[in-house]
Amino acid sequence: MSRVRLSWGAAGLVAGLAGFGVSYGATQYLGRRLSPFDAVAELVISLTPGPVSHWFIQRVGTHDKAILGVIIALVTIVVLLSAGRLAARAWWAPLPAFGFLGAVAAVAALTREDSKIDDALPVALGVVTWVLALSWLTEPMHRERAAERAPEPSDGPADGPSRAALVDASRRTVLIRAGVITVIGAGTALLGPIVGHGRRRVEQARRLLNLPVSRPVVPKRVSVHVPGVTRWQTPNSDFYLIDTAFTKPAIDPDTWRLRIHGMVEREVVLTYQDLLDREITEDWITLNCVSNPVGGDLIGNAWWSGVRIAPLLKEAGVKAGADAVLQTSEDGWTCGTPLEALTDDRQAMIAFAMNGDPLPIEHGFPARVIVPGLYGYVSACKWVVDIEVTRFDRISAYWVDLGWAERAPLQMSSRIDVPRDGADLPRGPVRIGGVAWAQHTGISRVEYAVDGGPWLPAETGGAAVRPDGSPNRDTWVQWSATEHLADGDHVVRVRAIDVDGTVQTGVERDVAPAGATGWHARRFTVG
Ligand SMILES: Nc1nc2c(c(=O)[nH]1)N[C@H]1C(S)=C(S)[C@@H](COP(=O)(O)O)O[C@H]1N2
Ligand SMILES: [Mo]
Repeated sequence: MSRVRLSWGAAGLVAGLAGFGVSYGATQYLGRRLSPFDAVAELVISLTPGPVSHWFIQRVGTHDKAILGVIIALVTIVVLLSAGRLAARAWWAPLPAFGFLGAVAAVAALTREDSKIDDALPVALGVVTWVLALSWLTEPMHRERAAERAPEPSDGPADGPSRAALVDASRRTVLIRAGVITVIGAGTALLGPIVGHGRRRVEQARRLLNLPVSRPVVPKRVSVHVPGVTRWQTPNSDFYLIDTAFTKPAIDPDTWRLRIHGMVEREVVLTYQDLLDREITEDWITLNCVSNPVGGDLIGNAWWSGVRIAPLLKEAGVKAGADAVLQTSEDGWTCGTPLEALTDDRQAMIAFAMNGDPLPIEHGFPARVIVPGLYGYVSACKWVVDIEVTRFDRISAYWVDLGWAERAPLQMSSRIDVPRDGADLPRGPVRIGGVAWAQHTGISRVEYAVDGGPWLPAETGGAAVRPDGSPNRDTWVQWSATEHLADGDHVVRVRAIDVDGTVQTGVERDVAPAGATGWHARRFTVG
């Protein structure tokens, strides 16, 4: 006999989660990027005013999406619980709650730039599952409650099942139904991705690729060999991640196309194979984010392999008057890039490999743009599908619409990695070091100052050398110094000087709208 009892709220949760399972499974089966839950998260992201999201990211860093996910999950759970409680009144009483969640999810799914009408299908399936599951699950609960309220027959239990037996039977039924509903929900959620066309498929396709690229070999003299200084090459797993995609686009390389059009003589459409068949270019390039605060770590250096953009644009035949390229990602994100940065002699490329491996899905698989010397938000479109040659006065791009600069020249910057802030160091020589960058201009020197004293020259690692013997100025450099300091508190500052002789400015400026400036400082104690 079952004494366990499912509460109305719990019934709402079981039915609701089954609804989510079914819509997630359907999303995956259809190969859509966003489940209704993800679509709502991205809607929230896109509706959040720039300053608010900027404030939020400053406080919580790259945990922003996890925190947003938890908040949406909590709100959802509250709605599901209350739907269950409402179901105690009548099967139709929770319909407004269903309608509310369904409508929010449908709006989120259908108002996206990349949305198609069948993006609403998973939402519809989820809501239908939810309504059916909740009324089926609570039907015996209504019976149980009716039995409990009915008076015990006066002539005893002889001519029918006792009230207690009725109640037990209905509780058993409820638990069995809850089990069936859970199995259906979880089963759909698990099966959808396996039999469908979603991320798992793409991951498999990615793993099977054998690209004609070379493995990175870290050049000999780039490292200063100081423990605690960031590795010169950033492994893919450590490379910072910045994008607006709550769920990353999973693009099958066989169906991927890149269209180059706009102010050109001939439109060019490339398949993934077309890319691989072209002449491949490879280089070390440091990418950083305009949102990187002074001393921040939204920067990484990788060995990129891809196809140069300049010859592609030449084949397309850029028309006079164009000064910009609007890049669009599969997920609808856009950025505007100065045309000349794509046509001059730098290694601007459509990259398909990162550190010798096919681009990770998070970093833009199957292809993304990498432009030496530009911030990511104006150049490094991940999951790129469309390149339109155009003019700045005709376009509006994602971050520029949110108040960031249309053209932001990259700020030279430098960072102290050791000592750590607040470190307690033993007596003896203090090793100081970090990285400095001015991509595509190049760093010539790094200087540091202790306790407000004079600027002193630091040692720097060498630049990587290209096959033609020229120095690669598109990456960061490492720097280091050794100091003998008295016992007590100390502060060290760093600044860089580029190959043109420009000294990194000490004027402190926030990351918005065009990149942070100022000298990085670290405080520590000796003795
Ligand atoms: N599709 C897409 N591409 C994008 C972004 C994005 O939000 N969506 N963010 C850009 C920004 S702001 C930066 S700094 C870089 C970060 O690239 P990473 O995540 O590979 O480090 O990607 C750029 N490309
Ligand atoms: Mo960025």
